[in-house]
Amino acid sequence: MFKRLKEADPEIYKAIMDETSRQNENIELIASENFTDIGVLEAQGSTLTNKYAEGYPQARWYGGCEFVDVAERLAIERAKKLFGAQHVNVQPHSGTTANIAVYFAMLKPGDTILAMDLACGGHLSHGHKLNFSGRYFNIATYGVNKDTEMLDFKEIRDKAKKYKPKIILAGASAYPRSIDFSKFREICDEVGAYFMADIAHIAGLIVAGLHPNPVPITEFVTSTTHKTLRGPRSGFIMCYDEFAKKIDTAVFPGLQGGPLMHVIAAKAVSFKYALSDDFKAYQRRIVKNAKTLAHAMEGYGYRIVSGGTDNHLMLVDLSGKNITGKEAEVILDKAGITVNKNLIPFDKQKPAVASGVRLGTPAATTRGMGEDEMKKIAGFIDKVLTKRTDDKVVAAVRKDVKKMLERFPLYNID
Ligand code: DSN
Repeated sequence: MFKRLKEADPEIYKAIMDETSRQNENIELIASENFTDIGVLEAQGSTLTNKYAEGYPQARWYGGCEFVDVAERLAIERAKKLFGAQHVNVQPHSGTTANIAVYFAMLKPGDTILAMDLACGGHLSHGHKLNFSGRYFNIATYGVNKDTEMLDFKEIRDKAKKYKPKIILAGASAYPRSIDFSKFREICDEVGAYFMADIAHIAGLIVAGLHPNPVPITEFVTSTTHKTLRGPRSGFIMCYDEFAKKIDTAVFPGLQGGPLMHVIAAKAVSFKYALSDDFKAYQRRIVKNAKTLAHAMEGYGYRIVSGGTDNHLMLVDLSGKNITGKEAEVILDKAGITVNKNLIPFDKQKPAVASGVRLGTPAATTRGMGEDEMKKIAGFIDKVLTKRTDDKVVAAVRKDVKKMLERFPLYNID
């Protein structure tokens, strides 16, 4: 596959091969990552990367766009079908740019957005003070209930009445429970706010009917394409027809120039797969695996935030285990298990240290792992965390991880 690259740039070739080996030889539990299909990689590595296509299908600022138009139209039509959307823009380069495009289309600097606090599971682009969203808009936040660690709609309603936001944003990066979008809709209607949902993490589950779909009841829905959706690293926006022009204009020429046509083609490929029954079965396995992993971790005495998971991820509270999230991330990496440190609700640690780790099952499920493997993985994690000062134990788990992965081959490319 990389014959030419190997000769032309051995250093980059080596970096790619090393990363491919790392992906092959580690158990990937980062909830926002996945392994995309070779077909998606091929589309993304295609000649479409050469083409400028500013504008939209059949309304471009460049000649020679007839074939990239085909790719973009297919991506749009497939996304519409997947989510029942009226209008889709597949040009945002990422989930963050998709979010920024909605703000740019609908808000003026200083307008108020009510969104989930990053410390309780929200996302940087939902108003973090260092992010564009937090710098240019007035951000009010809601969190989770202290006892249940779940969304508290009384708090959200009270805050909506108090701050009168122009947009109420639902969606999170580290929330293990199902989100009742209809309750957000009611609150938005009560206070006259637009409703925006960021479904980046749960898009695949929505397609499979395993999570409520906000698209029919939400003015603006944004998403990435590479998490549970298993596509290339990118984003897209869905909205009601009445906002189509505003959203399209915000993306181009508002925020971006030439769309990445090779990535749009890769999105179309992944959307085609997402329309299949096979994809739905895969999503069911992701959720089943997450429940099994959470339960197994509880069996080893770990507290799972909110007492479990409804989706593809869980937050493991390590505060009772005398280890921080940061330390856990490093030592698990040594054993070949990739996770990320994560704040837990009402965390006493700083974000760069954190009291928890976030575990997700999409990538391991893509490899074909099932409930037996989830139980084994919980055992590996517990062994490494409890015996973390014993290099021999960590090395032995590393070996066991490698052995287990031999049964779940991933990429065979060179
Ligand atoms: N950083 C991603 C995640 O890990 O959830 C979201 O952008």
